[in-house]
Order: sequence, then structure tokens, then C-alpha cells
Amino acid sequence: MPQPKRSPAVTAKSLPGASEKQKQLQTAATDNAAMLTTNQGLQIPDNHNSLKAGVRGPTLLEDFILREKITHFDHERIPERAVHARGSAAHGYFKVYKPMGQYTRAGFLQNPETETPVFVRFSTVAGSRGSADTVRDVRGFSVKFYTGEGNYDLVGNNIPVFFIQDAIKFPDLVHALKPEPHNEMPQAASAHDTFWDFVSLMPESTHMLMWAMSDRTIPRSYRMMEGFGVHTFRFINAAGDSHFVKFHWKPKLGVHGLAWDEAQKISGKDPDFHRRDLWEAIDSGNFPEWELGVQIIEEGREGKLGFDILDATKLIPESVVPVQIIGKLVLNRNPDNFFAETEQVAFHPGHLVPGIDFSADPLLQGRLFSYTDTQLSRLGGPNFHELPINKAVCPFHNFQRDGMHRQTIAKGRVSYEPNTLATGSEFRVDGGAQGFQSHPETLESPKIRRRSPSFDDHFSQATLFWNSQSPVEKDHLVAAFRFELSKVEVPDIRQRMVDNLAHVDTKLAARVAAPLGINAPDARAAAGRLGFREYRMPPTVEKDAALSMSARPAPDIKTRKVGILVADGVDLLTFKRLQQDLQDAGAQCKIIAPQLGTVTTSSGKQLVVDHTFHNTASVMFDAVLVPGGAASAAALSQVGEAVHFVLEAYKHCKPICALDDGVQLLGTLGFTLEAQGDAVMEPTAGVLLADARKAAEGRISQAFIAAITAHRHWERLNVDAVPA
Ligand code: HDE
Repeated sequence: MPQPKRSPAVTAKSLPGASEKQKQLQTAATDNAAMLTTNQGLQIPDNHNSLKAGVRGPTLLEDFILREKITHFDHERIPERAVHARGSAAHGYFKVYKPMGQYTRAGFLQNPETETPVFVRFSTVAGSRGSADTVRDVRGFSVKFYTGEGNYDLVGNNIPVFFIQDAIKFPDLVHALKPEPHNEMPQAASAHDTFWDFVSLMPESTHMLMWAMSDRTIPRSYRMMEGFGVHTFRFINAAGDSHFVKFHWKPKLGVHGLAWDEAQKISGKDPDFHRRDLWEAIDSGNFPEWELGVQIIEEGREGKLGFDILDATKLIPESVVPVQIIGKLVLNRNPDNFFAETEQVAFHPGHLVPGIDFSADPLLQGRLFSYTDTQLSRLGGPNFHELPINKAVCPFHNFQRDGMHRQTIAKGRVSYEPNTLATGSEFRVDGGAQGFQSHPETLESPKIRRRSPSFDDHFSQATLFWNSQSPVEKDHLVAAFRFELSKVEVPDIRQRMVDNLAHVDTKLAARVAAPLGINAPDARAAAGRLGFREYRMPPTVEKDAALSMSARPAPDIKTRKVGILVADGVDLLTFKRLQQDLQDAGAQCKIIAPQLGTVTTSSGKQLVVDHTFHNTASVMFDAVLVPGGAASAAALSQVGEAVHFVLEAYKHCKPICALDDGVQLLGTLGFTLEAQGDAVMEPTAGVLLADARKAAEGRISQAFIAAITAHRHWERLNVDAVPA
């Protein structure tokens, strides 16, 4: 019988034209693939053919190589997280600015020279692992600090309050939020009956709903959102003194959202939008940074704040207790392997270090059980702390033994305490001032299944939030409520929700209700329902500026993406300087044209194209530049996708700068470059029309950079009339 021709076992040579990055990845791959073996190390000479009874015969059960490979593949998936399944993560470090010994003895909060390694995972809550990034949802913000005293996890969200007050309601909340059980729809969205049915019956969720309907839940980037520890924790110093503390993360890039229409479109154009954004920023050396802030409350003051600090549906206004900035977090390294790191990382609010402790917040208390329990099924057993991403970097030792997937080979015969056999002298861990000490809070109370009446005020802080929003933010909130409730098929649920909202603000409720085909909001009807509490604490503040996203503007345009729309005949001279100025200021400019390759400029040069109108869209960019050049402008005006690009950017209130003939592309919006006008005109917020030859040196750059720094121009005129 003729023998089949064999190819060499392994081929590993450099691809011609590979970039440095590709070469690195290639090197990593070939290191692993210098030869192919089974999991037992047996070399495999052929990875293309299973063992058969003759070349055309059945496969033999004996083929242990095939079976090992397929069995491993069959078990490649682990259960996804019940919530926060969709996430992205990065490595970095944390540094404290000043010693915090006055408040806490936590070692990593003492020395400004110490860099504590961290792993940070951002996530959405409702969607499955493969769902889109830009859905309307709360974002998780989990930080694992690998400290010298053990791992400390700060497992927070990008919203400072929560939907419910008691952990016992969490499964109900999540069941209501997740796709409906009969048809598994909708994916990664709260805009459906079961969610609004539940929250409209749980008035304690009203405050969080206000945040959820704000632009906080459609962030422009993980790098541009705040983080919050949500619960009240304790700092304990070396003398054992306790202070209550709330944790905040403040992004250096400012806090920015997307337009809702844009967020929905991105879900289709690039479901990995936030994942890609984080990855590319770190990959290009633009390391995202946050500052850690704390609100510290002396014991005894907590009763005078006007609400209960153990209630996770309440926040402490920053105008009442200012946030002290105490350190910074920098993310500077992407994971090497998504599964091994991002997927297998196990966070837990109970991973503490000495000097940090809990409060009796009943939501937090329930979490302390849940996070270990969930890892047992997700990561397959009690040894998930041995996975490299979860392993403490300080020495650790105890007498836990065995169990699924055990890695450690413990030596000797002693696996109990106290003992004398380990070292020959008595080893006993039975009290002492070292290590973690729970704060000795005095508890004298009856065993009771009831909420504290101090948790009863469900609306004051929702009103505070509403009052603190800018007019534009109020418009967005109303639009979001309308959108979500318009997807609710049962009119009674819509009605119940707007009746509740009447207790937040009557104007808000009336505006939300107007297009929903229901009756006017009725505050009294809401007050008559079970679960409602007719109780309002006297307000401590009427407004708090820090609750508005506009309180956290961007300092610059670093990493903002500018799309430059060109075709053959583009006038390079008019925008070369502007492009350079944008890049010098940290923006990333991409050339978009009808085809890949190059376009020929009006002076005959070749300009390299990054994207076509087919493979990208305006929703991938923060700003748009349309340079001059009669032929380029005329050609682009005939390309529907190019015209749509500009219209859509206009609708999403993005900065647009059009030079000379490029203004033609904005013709359908009614803009022209008036002969008598200024060299740089701004006919509506963030739209710059410039006569590049007349404008003074640098004037256009200055105006465009200022417009991009402002991020979105929500006050722009006639946005709703734009057909994009
Ligand atoms: Fe979580 N939560 N949660 N949660 N949570 C999980 O743990 C849970 C809550 C948060 O990136 C799960 O390992 C209960 C509040 C984040 O891996 C699970 C209650 C806050 C993440 C769980 C809450 C959070 C989780 C799912 C009410 C903001 C993602 C997988 C008592 C402070 C962590 C896992 C990551 C994940 C339970 C409420 C934030 C099931 C029972 C409040 C950021 O254990």
C-alpha cells in the first residue's frame, strides 16, 4: 500500500512583514509549540488525522490522543458568572499618597513608596459572557490588591447605591432583570416586563433606578467612569479605633457617557467596544488611572447624617462629607490569557486585610456568604485560591487539605492545630493581637426578621439626585425611563412605575408618563400599595454638584478618537497642522476613505488610509474632521455612508470640524461657509466651520481641541430632526 506523504511535524518560521507585536505573540506561540505532546508529555507526530481502521475506515476507540484532545475541548467552558458574566480586566498597581495610619493599619495604605500590584475587572451585570459591552447596565468595578498582608478585594460598581437593602432580595432582583425564563429574552437589557414589575413593587429601588436611567449606565469607556465601594466599611487603626468609610474611584480622564442611540448601534458595530478600548489604551501606553477617595465618618456622627449608613440604597453626599483623595491606581498591563486571568479571577468582599472591616449593612453581610459559594461551582471546588490569578503574593499557610484540583503538595503529617509534631514545640493559634481582628462592636438585640425603620425613606435621595442633574442630564433621564417603560407590555406596570416616580418629582413623573399611553401619575395610588413607606427624612442638602457627571469634566483630549474623512483630491496642507496638533494633544487620528490603500492628495502625495466607510462608523469616533479639497468634498458628498457619518456624529452631539470645501458634507444640515463670516465659525455647539487659509495660525486647532475636551455638546440644536 502506498504510504501517505508526510509533512514535517512542526513548522515555525517568522511571517514576512510581521510587526513587533505579532512577532512577540508568535514567539509565545512557538515556544509552546516547539513540539506537540499529550498532557502526559508524549510527543504527537500527527495532529491532523485520527487513528482509523484503514484510510477510509471507522475511527478506533483506541485513539487515546484523539480522545484526550476532544475530552479537554468538551470541558473548556465553565459556568459563567450568574451576574457580571461579561467582563474585561487588566493588571496594574496602587500607590497611597500619604500614610493613613491615623485611620487604618492596613499595610498597603501606609507607605507612598510601596507599589501594590492589582488586578482590576470591569463588567456589565445582566448580560451573558458574549453579550455586547454598551448595553444600558450598571458596571462592576472590582479591584484585587495583592498586598503583603494578603489579598484585599474592593468589589464595587460604577454607581454608589444599590437596588435593594437586604441580601435576601438579590435572587429576586436578578431573576427579574435577567432574560425572561420562558423565552430567554431580552439579552443584557432591563427594558422588559419582569424587571419593571419587580422594581415598581420595590420602592427602595427608586434611587438606584435614577442612576440606572442616567448616562452613567452607558459609559463612553471603562476608563471614564467612577467606581464606588457602595457599602459602608470600617477603617481600624493600630489602637483599635474605628471610623466608618466609603470608597470612591475617580477617573483621571473625566466621567463621560455615550448617546443612547449610539450605544445601541455600537452593540452591533463592535460588541467588544469597551473591551477593545481598554485593551488598546493599555497596549498603546495610555495607562488608565483613577484616584482612590475616601469619605471618613467618625463613630457617633453616623446618626446625624439624616439617613442610615447601613442602608445601601443611600449615599453620603460629598458636600456633607468631602472625599479625601488618598492614592492612585494605574492599569499598565493587559492579561496574557483571558480565561486564566479575567475569567478565573475570584473576587470576594470578604477578602480583607487587617485595618479594614465590615459594617452591619445587611446587603454586604449577605455578599460575604455568596462569593465563596459561587466560586465553588464556577471554579469547581474549594481550591480556587491556588489558581495563579487568585493566589496571595505573601506567604500563606493553614491546615486545609485536599479537595478538587488541589495544587499544593503539603509535606509532613501534621494537618491540624494545635500540634507539637510540626516543629517539636507547641504550635497554637488561640487569640492574640496579631493579624485580622474583627471590630468588637457591641451587639445587644433580639433575633428578628425585620428592617430597621431608619431604612424606610425610599425617595429623598432619589429627589436629591434628580435636583442635582443639569437640564440636559434630566432630559436624558426622562428619555431613558420612557424608552425602558415603552418596552414594558403590561400597562399596569408602566402606571405603577410613574406613580412611584411622582414621589421623586411630579414634573419628572409627568414627563416620563406623557408618551406611554397611560394615565397621569398618581402619587396617592403609589402610597396606597404594599411595600410603600410614607416616610421622608428631613433633607440634609437639596442639591449636590458631585452627583452630576458634568462635575467631572475631562482635563484634555488624550486617547479621544478623531475620524478624518477624505477622498482623492483632499487638500493635505489645510489639515496637516491640525492633525499634528490633535496628535500632540494625545488624540488618535484615523484616515477614513471610500477604499483602503492610499488616496492621492491635491498636491499629488499619497495618504495612507486606515479605515473605509464600510468597515467603521461614526459611532467608533469621538470627533470628526472633514478637510478641504474640492474633488475630495465633491466625491464624499456622493458617498451615502460618508454623508451619514457626519449626520450621525452631529446627532450624537460630537465635535465636528469642517474646513473649506469640506463644509459641503454638512450641506444637508444647512451649514455653509459664509464668505463674510469669521475664519472659524461655530453655528451650533461643537460644530466648527473654518476657512483654513484665512484662520490665524493654530486658531482652528485651539477651537477644535477645546470642543473635543468638552466631549459631547448635548445642548446642540435640532438634533432630533437629523435622519441618522
Ligand atoms: Fe455581587 N455577585 N452580589 N454585588 N458582584 C457577584 O460573584 C451578590 C452586589 C459585584 O468581576 C457574584 O464571583 C449578592 C453589590 C461585582 O468577578 C455573586 C449580592 C455590588 C461582581 C454575587 C450582590 C456587587 C459581582 C457572581 C447581594 C456592588 C463581579 C460571580 C447581597 C458593591 C466580580 C461572582 C468579578 C459578582 C453575589 C450585590 C458587585 C453571585 C448575593 C451591592 C463587581 O457571588
